[in-house]
This record gives sequence, C-alpha cells and structure tokens, in this order.
Amino acid sequence: MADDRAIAHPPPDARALARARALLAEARRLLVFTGAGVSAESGVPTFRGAGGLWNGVRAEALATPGGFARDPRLVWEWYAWRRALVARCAPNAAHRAIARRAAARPDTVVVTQNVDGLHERAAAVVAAERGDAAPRPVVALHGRLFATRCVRGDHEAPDDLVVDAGSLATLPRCPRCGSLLRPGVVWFGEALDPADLEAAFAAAERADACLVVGTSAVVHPAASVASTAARAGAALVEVNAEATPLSALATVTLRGAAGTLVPALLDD
Ligand code: BJW
Repeated sequence: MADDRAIAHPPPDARALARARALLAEARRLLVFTGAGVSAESGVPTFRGAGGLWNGVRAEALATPGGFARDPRLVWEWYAWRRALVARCAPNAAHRAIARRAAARPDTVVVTQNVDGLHERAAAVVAAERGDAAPRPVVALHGRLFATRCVRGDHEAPDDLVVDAGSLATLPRCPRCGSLLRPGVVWFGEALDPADLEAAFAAAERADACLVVGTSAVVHPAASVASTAARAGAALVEVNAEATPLSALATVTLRGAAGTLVPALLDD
C-alpha cells in the first residue's frame, strides 16, 4: 500500500506554520487528538466525504448494535473487508512524527478516534528504534478494528480472529457462552470505555496545547475532547484538509495533508 501519498494543497502559510511549531514545542503537556484523516495517506478510507466509507452506505446498517442484530453477516463482511484493507497499510509520516514526539516527551498524550491501530504500530517501531522498554500508549476511544468480543458481555475473544462471513453459520461464536462475537469497536449509540474517556478528558483539561489532526469533529463525545482542551486554555492547532466545527476555536489552522504538515510541526 502506498505510504505518504500527498494531496494537492497550496503550501501552508510560513508564519502560521512557525507559530504552530513554537506552540507545540513550548507545550509542557501536549494532547494529540486524531481522526481518520491522519490515516488517509496510508490508504485507509475516511468515513465522510467523497470516497469515504459512509458514502452511499447507511451507517446505521453497519455501525450500530441494531444493524448487527438485523444482519450480522453483512456487518462482519464489511469489517472483514476493512481488516484486510488495513492489514495492507502502514503508518505514514504523520503517525511516525506523533510517535516520535510521544516517545521523546512523555508529557504528550495521544488520543485517537481511529480503530486502525496505525498509531500503535508507529509507537512500537519508534520504541524499538529507541530501545524503550515499551511503546507509549495510545487512547483509542472507538476501540480496535482487530479486536473481537462477545455480544452478550465482556467475554474476550482472540484478536486477529479470521472471520468467514460467507454465511450466518460460519460467523465466530463466543467460546464461553456461544453467543455471536462482534468487532471490538464502538458503534453509534454505544458508550465509550469510561477509562478511555476519563484519560482523554483529563489530558484535555491539563493540556497547554492540543494538536488536532484529520477529524471532521462531528462525532461526540470524542470531538468534545478537543473543544474541552481549547476551553480549558490549551492552544489549539488544527491540521485538516478542510474546515471543521473546531476551526473556529483554533489558535492556528493549517489546511493540508497530515503526512506533510505533522512532521513539519513536530520534528526537530
Ligand atoms: C485529512 C486528510 C489528510 C482527509 N490530511 N486531513 C452530541 C450531539 C449530537 C449527537 C451526539 C452527541 N453526543 C452523542 C451523540 C450521538 C453520536 C454522534 O456523535 N452522532 C453524530 C454523528 C450526530 N455518538 C455516539 O453514538 C457515541 N456514543 C454515545 O454517545 O453513547 C452515549 C451512551 C452513553 C451511555 C450508554 C449508552 C450510550 C458513539 C460514537 C461511535 C462512533 N463510531 C465510529 C465507527 C467506529 C467503528 C468503525 O470504524 O467501524 O467512529 S463512526 C466514525 O466517525 C468512526 C470515527 O472514529 C468517527 C469520527 O470520524 P473522523 O475520524 O472524524 O473521520 P471523518 O471521515 O468524519 O473525517 C475525516 C477528516 O479528515 C475530514 O475532516 C477530512 O477533511 C480530513 N482529511 N484526508 C488531513 N490527508
């Protein structure tokens, strides 16, 4: 899968870039908050907009508990396709720059809405390069694409389970209770993990600066993490291909591709 594919944008305003770099370098406590756009240049489709996963698809058929109850085979087919797609993708320059910053400055907290695991993979590579005992953790608010759990409860199932979505009969079942297994992600109408929410909002309240990358900022409560940081006094730097509801709160907005802008902002 192509890495670091550029999208056409005019070069960012040099003064805005320099100001944002200074804000992020000076921040003692940095919150990095990301969405699907940070992985777009890795080849992972975003959700909204042209070419997005929701384009021509009814989200409620695929990403709600009701959709899974109605047609678990269809939902598993979609997730199996996405797992195969993401397995062919690699972290891009933005994931790597964020991982380098988090490893070098432990006062950095990375919170993502993404389920693709690319921040975690970049963190593992950076930790190995540095000889760190463990990668820096990533708060994954919407769960993990390769995780699987029981529909009835918290029964764990092995990660990276190979799912045959050819028929209802071939779908995976819980080894403990026999119920259907489902993807370990957060669907619309479902509560986010309280520990993840607590970690994200605590980081937002404490942050001196918040770097927001590649999210349309329309899905809550996740999007409120960035607005909470801004309202608590953090300087907000937004990197996005387009304007979002957060743009009005931003100290600096940079329009362009995460794979170019994030390393330009964070690397020495
Ligand atoms: C680039 C780029 C490049 C492109 N460089 N940039 C308040 C108001 C209204 C509604 C609600 C509310 N609070 C809650 C709700 C309801 C609902 C919600 O938010 N609905 C709104 C959409 C209307 N929220 C929920 O249901 C949440 N749960 C909840 O509230 O529970 C309450 C509860 C409490 C107690 C008990 C029970 C319930 C759950 C939300 C779960 C969202 N799940 C998904 C799917 C995850 C699994 C999966 O992947 O299949 O999460 S939906 C989808 O959207 C996914 C994403 O994480 C999320 C956000 O999308 P994201 O990342 O912003 O992507 P895009 O595509 O929207 O944007 C990409 C951006 O990148 C764009 O801006 C581009 O310009 C940019 N870009 N290329 C830089 N190269």
